[in-house]
Amino acid sequence: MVDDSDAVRKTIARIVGRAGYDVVCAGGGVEAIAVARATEFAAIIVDYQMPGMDGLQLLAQLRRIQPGAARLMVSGALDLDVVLAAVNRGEASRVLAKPISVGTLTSALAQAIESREATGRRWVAKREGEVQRQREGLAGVLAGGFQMALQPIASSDGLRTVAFEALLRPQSALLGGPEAVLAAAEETGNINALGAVIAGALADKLAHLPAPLQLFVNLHPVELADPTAVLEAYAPLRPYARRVVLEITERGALPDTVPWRRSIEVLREVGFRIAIDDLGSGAASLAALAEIDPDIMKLDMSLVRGIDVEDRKRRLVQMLCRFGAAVGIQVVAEGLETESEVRVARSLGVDLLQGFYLGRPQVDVEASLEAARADSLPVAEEDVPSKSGARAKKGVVLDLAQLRKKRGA
Ligand code: G
Ligand code: MN
Repeated sequence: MVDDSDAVRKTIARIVGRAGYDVVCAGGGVEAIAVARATEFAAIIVDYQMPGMDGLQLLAQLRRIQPGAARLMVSGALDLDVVLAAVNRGEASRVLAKPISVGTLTSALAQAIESREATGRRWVAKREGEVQRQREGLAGVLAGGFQMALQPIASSDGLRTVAFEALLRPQSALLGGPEAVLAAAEETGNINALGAVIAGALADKLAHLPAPLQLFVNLHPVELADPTAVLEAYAPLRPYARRVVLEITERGALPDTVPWRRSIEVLREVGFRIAIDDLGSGAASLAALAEIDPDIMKLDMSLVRGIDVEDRKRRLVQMLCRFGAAVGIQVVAEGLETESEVRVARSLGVDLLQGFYLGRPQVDVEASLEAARADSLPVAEEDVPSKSGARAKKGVVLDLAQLRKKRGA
């Protein structure tokens, strides 16, 4: 109960107290905010006319501090228009015009609290159902209910497939796509478990992926929270570490309390290379580029799409390629969808190319390899000044027949 008048405060406190509620009083906005930070309330009653912070300003702040509390405003008849507008904006749930009768006050309070509680219960029930759905869906995925699709990454020089990015394709009726799986894993604290299961599945894929083909694997930043745990989770990939690039998306800066630098260090020590994923998307900042000092940077498709028609994007990509060349970071352009985007990307000095134009993600390794072998991409070579000058270096040539023999297929 917040009111600058001692008399009003006392009266209202007495009425509310008699109705069976515990009351805490405050004489003004600053005091009220301090109290609200420390204690949870079912309802807050605020006077509109107060010196300093008025009742509306106070309610706007209390709404953030105590989102679960019912907010009632007491106002004189003259202020009613202003205050009702605040109700419409959702700052107060109820306005009581002075003078207030005992009956009006107690019944308004009871109603406001009850409706907040009903909303709260509905919200909690919905939330619990949602988490349950996430738990069940994730359990299915962790038990093997997923596939890993491979999307080709081609060299800019020879336009040969030199690598694949592994992309999660969940098989779950409860979780729609990879983002839903990640959200469920985040929500239930299973990011490390998910990483480990994926690493296991990818070790099987790598066994069928002939060297020197490389595999790009997406890591969740939370996995970097524990250097020992991340090494353990990715242990199945260690025999192939030299051919594995771990992609890191920032997704909100990693707090400095987390030893993520050490995690990257230990992963590097055992031979993995590190890429910054989605650079330019807002999820990965230039600061990450400086802090992580990656082996590879992957330019987000928001930077890449339309590179052939948007001069500013072209210049940005060119600048990043120059930076990459200067400090020894390879540049991958993601999301290339047209021949002309590919042509411009190559002319700007992008090292590696990825996108639907070069190939879609495919679950079947053999199909991916088959596609990788089809090295006749319809790009006009003569338009493209090769970066190293050496045109069409011999890329990875795959012998499928031999591969099948090796696998006993
Ligand atoms: O965040 P990350 O870059 O890892 O995401 C890769 C996603 O982008 C995958 O889901 C993949 O299917 C999608 N993708 C790959 N190439 C293209 C492309 O050329 N165009 C579009 N629109 N999406 C793509
Ligand atoms: Mn990625």
